[in-house]
Amino acid sequence: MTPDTEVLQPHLSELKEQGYTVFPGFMSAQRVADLRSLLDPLFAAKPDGSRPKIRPLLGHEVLGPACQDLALDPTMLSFAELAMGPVLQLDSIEVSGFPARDPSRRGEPELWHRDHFHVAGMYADVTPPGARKPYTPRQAVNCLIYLQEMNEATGHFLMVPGSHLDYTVIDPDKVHQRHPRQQPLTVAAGDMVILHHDVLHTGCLNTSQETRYFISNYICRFGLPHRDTFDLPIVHQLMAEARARNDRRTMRFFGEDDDLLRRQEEAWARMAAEDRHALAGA
Ligand SMILES: O=C(O)CCC(=O)C(=O)O
Ligand SMILES: [Fe+2]
Repeated sequence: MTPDTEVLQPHLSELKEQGYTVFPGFMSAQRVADLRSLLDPLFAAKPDGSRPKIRPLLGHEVLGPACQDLALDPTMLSFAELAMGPVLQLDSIEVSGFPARDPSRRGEPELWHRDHFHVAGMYADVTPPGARKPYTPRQAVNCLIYLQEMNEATGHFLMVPGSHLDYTVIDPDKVHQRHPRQQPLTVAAGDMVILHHDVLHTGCLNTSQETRYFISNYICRFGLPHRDTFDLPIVHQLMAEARARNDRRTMRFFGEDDDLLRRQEEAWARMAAEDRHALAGA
């Protein structure tokens, strides 16, 4: 079912203003529990690195079939198309599992960052302090589904609201420290957080007894480089089905669209003609 634009519009306004939006109750409690019981033994077997992850999720023999619907979830895709246009492609779908850390480190930011394809910090050195831009073309949205509540123990999810529209940068020696503009998000198990690619954010260290999980479906603009390979049996299957029903959206999501540039060029030509027409005295 295609989600209602009316339902998605308030989320779009929030993304524009704050750089993020939350979809409460995106995943059912039962599915969260089922996924956690699939993930626990897989992550227990991983070496205790700083951020164990499984990627590409669609290539995993157990998790691929269990999660393939999430890659093409209609709410995610319809929202991402509102934010970026019908030009979506998968960068990467993965699951991360943060192991428990020493409780003395509770509240410590994991790592302040902007996500892939970010540009907000690029000209920070030549922009006047406090300069703001009204709009940053969206290159990507990070759709994060959390498989537990985010609290003191599991680690709050912290944002710098509005930082997708300014040039705030965080010095490398401050990326593990509190930020004066930080705001914790209220996130329950099964909630989805969608981030603008240019917004500053971080999780906090997990000091609970359990692994802290999230699934990330990172959706970028068609044509950008992508971390996941699309040469996977599940993707081949999805593409065969998509070709059979001429589902351009799905084919484009996995990197196939020979007609997009021509359609965009037509749209640009129309806009340029409108601009010439709008010129005073023309
Ligand atoms: O630790 C978190 O929950 C944040 C995850 C995140 O920012 C990312 O995967 O890009
Ligand atoms: Fe991130």
